Amino acid sequence: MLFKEHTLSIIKPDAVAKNIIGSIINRFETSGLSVIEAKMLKLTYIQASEFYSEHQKKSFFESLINFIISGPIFIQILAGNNSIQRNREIMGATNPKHALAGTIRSDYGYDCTKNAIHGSDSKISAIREIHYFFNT
Ligand code: 3AN
Repeated sequence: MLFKEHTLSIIKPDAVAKNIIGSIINRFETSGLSVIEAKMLKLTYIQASEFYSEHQKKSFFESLINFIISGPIFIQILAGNNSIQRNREIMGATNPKHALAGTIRSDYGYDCTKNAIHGSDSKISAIREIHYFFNT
């Protein structure tokens, strides 16, 4: 069954530095997703650690946090039918080397950390992540 839902997308510092915000948003829009809110931020260490708190115990936590605070990020709420799953399909797998051809991570990602984009992975995550950045 199709239903309209919201998800959180973050264009990460590597993609912002490559000047491909527009190219990435174009992929959402041509896939039926709409940007309904957006802002550019440079996160503090504390903000990034809170946002990624579920990964606190993982070996890559420090490198993930240091990367995500290394430059500005572009944060959006995306809306559309099954937007959480649809966005995950457009993004591709976490590791760009395993991402399907034509996905954002396959085309623009470098490794598991510098992988161009973040997207909520479930309805619960989407609600938490949207509320973390937006007063909606
Ligand atoms: P995804 O972003 O595909 O949902 P998660 O939730 O497993 O992936 O991981 C969150 C973030 O942590 C990823 N976007 C990625 O930047 C980083 N990450 C995940 N796995 C690794 C890893 N093995 N090595 C380095 N960074 C990782």
